Amino acid sequence: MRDLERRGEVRVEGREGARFGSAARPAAPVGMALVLHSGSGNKNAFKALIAAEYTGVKVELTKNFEMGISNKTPEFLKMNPLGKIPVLETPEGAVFESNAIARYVARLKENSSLCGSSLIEYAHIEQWMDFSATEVDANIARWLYPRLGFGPYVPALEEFAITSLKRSLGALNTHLASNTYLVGHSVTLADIVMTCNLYYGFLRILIKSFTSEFPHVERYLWTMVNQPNFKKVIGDFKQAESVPPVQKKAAPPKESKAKEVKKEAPKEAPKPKVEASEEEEAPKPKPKNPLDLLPPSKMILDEWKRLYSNTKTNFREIAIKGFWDMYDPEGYSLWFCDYKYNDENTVSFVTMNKVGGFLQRMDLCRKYAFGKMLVIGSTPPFKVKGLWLFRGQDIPKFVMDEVYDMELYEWTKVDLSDEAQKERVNAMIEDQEPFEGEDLLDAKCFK
Ligand SMILES: N[C@@H](CCC(=O)N[C@@H](CS)C(=O)NCC(=O)O)C(=O)O
Repeated sequence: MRDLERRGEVRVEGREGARFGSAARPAAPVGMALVLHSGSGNKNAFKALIAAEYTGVKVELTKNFEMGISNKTPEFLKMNPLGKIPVLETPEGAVFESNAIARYVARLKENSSLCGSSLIEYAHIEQWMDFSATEVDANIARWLYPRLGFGPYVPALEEFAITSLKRSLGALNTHLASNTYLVGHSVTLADIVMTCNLYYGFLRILIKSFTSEFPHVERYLWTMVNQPNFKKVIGDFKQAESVPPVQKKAAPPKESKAKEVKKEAPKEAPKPKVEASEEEEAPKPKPKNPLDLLPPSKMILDEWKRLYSNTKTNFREIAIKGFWDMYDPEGYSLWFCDYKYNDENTVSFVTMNKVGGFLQRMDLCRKYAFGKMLVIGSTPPFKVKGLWLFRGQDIPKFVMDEVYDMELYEWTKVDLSDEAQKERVNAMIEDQEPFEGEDLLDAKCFK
């Protein structure tokens, strides 16, 4: 059997020998390109395209691919029953799963250095390809996709994904401290797969403050993407500058008042359909928040917020004293909150982002609340504790119902007859450091 003679030849010339068992090479007219079904810019498709650059096999992206349409046609589903991309059409049939496709393209060239040259090298290449898929890519996806709205966002699961990713990147970093490539002394399929997965992570979510813990991984990624065969496919890109914010969930549909009224008044003749829909579309008066129906309070929340914001010096004497002068224990209540899962706060910026997200979600009660949230400690795991002032004597029900973070905290009403608790309120309003004997990593205010 001879090697492919020119870029683009993928015809059968004989049997491949020991490396891949007795697999025969596929038949294809000389010069004919294999068709890769995918949109451009798909990191899974990049694997085959980069392998093709190394082997000289001709692979072309299908024309006019439309995600969600082209990959859901009956013809496409015959090639991949999941309707996922990429899919490679070969003269012998279709192949799905991007690693399998990249292997196929690499193996089209006899003795391709991408595939290794000894049994142990083949095993190590497979080892790193599997590691890349299951320990790196899967954890990036578990972190990123819920944030983009592809699946439920569960803070505890995010923490777990990040911890697992750090563990994997730590192991990869150690390996790369003394190896330029994952296996042997040149680029293999393992590097192609790992680089495509890391590239996507760096592009979307792995910001510099996260990756700087893994300097050999950083060096590896930037070296690999600048290899000409990678660069031709991936092009230039910049590392993400922020972790994507969690997409707001769509509000669950609520039963309309109109429907309730109809249920309670069965005797009334049903209205014609057109009228009912007009009725639903008519603007309804906004229901009053129950907190607006409370007896008026002498404490004007905005005045307190202004005093807090404008006090730059002598905070104790001016702001804290002013707070207690204004405070109306009948119209408002104070609450301590304590995060229940502090053990999971192992990554500083993730912990800070988590608190930031909580404050964003509290936006719905800005008229009725003031809060301080402290991230405590100089080494992980960080503690998250807070102080909240709410209108009324209870934590407002609409906040408990609508802000899921609320149940991640233990809530304790401040006992104003206890001087120690009052002093703790002061310390939290003031961001006093050390707080309960520890440094503050961050202090955020909700006002
Ligand atoms: N393990 C697969 C993953 C393929 C995959 O998830 N493809 C996504 C785009 S990157 C897709 O086609 N999704 C469409 C769908 O889920 O219907 C591979 O490596 O090829």
